[in-house]
Amino acid sequence: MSTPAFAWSKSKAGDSAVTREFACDVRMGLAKSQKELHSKYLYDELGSSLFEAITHLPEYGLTRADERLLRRHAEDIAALLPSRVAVIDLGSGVGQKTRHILRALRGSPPRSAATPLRYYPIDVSADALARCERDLSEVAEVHPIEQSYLDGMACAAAERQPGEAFLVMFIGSTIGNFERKCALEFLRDLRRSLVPGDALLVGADLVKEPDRMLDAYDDPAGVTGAFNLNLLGRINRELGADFRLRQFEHEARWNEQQRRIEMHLRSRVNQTVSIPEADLTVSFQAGESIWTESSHKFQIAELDAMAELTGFQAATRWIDEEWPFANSLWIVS
Ligand code: AVJ
Repeated sequence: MSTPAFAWSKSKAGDSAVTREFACDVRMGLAKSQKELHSKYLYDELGSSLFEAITHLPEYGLTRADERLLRRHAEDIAALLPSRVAVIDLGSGVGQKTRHILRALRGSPPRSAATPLRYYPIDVSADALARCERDLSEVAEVHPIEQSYLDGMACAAAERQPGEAFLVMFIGSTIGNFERKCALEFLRDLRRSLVPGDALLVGADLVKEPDRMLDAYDDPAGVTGAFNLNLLGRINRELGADFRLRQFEHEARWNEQQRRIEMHLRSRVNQTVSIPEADLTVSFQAGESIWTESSHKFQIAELDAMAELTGFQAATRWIDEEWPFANSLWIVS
């Protein structure tokens, strides 16, 4: 019998626990003096499609830089890894970028049907995982895990076979969404599921000219604005709220001190919104914002220091010249 597609999936469709957690986070986030909503909620089905559209924008070079690096250096990366390796992909999405790595790993040495390459994509989007499984099953044995990163990592770690190393992919600058302190904490937590000889491939967007970064997060076609505003639409759909999206505007800010781009949704007017499923009525002053995402930008030396501080050894890195972005291979020390 074949493995069920979503062996560790949370129950979905009308799941009130999932909705309750969302409602609870919305309630807490909007009670803060700087109102905020967690960026993970940007990715419902529509939000994921809008993000996919962002990756095609000329102003948003990040995803193309990441993919160029993985495509060009897949063989080099594979050559640095033990031959018996399983791949775990944190926030895989549809796994398009990881395909290059899987291909390279499958090729060296050629695997037989008896020792297929196992691939564990971890994502909170069931749709993305379904597409990932469909698209990548020709290059690897795909085991989708519909979980958060660390829960998913624990599931994958339980499947480790004797003598097998893990390559954990944490690409796309997802690490940039964490507060710097939380990123270190996250990496330490991740390290606990790993053993010496395992590898972590970390993608990080590098600090560049502020105008270039601002254009990437506030594109003239308004796709990023739509992506951001959709979060309010999602609260309307899932929590019965009455946000009028036209009364808010997308804003991207470069925070020089924290070296991050922040996305906000700014209220154009004084207004009150009710969110029945969260038992909440919330007021906004004209100009007041909800902070919805941070994308931290890094320096190379900082990335090396992060490896050191969290139990890894920075082995090799590849940098895209066109859009400064780094993929670093860290080995568990
Ligand atoms: C997918 C988290 C890397 O922070 O650049 C793109 C998300 N937000 N445009 C990023 C995003 C606005 C993206 N990450």
